[in-house]
Amino acid sequence: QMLYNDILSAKNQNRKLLAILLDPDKIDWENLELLIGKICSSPATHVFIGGSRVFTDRIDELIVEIKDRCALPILLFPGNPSQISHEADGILFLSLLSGRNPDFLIGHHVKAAPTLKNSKLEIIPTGYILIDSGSETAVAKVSGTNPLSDENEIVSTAIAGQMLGKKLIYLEAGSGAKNAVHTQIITSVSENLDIPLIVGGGIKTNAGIRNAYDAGADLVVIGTAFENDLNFFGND
Ligand code: 1GP
Repeated sequence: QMLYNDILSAKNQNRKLLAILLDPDKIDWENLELLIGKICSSPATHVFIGGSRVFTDRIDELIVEIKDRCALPILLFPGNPSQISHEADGILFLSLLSGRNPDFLIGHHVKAAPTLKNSKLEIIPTGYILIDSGSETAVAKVSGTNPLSDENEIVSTAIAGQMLGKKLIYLEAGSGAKNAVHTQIITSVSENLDIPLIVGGGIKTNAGIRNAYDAGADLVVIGTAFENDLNFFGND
């Protein structure tokens, strides 16, 4: 429970957290050392690894390389059970609560359970809520579910997730989304939750990160913006 307790105590101390999301398929292996150096010197507190679909079989290798050079905790953010790596520290055990696709609510979890039971990964039950972001996203496509846009439904879904025992709620606009999750939505959800709130998808600037924090996000996820510009957090 170490990873989760750290996230929870950060929330309680109002210490904001930042995750860099790496899609294993988009890694420039030739320049891996540079990438890891940039992650280490960034303000990131966590590294997330995963994607809706991942084709490479080099996830273990990627995690070992990062761990060799960087002390940040590594959490899996898997789109399906094939992305489980025992080299990571933990896993966001995501249940797609915004959708009604049984595979993403419970099916994949049943498939992964025996493997996870025998692993040292810290398992963090996470209610995953896809929010409408003005464009079709990979999560919506792969899961065959529609994102939510009604504020009351989003808040009710987050509350239900907490009541079901989820330890985190993740508001997801989708990787590379046109629009990030609206600050009004973040505020309404955070005001109704006791557990930490993760927000990600379509955040393109450092001001966007601050806006999400100010609205009530406890942990912000940055994928595409850092992928496109390794100096996103500043030159060093
Ligand atoms: C996607 O929330 C993450 O699952 C990050 O999205 O790639 O748009 O930063 P971006």
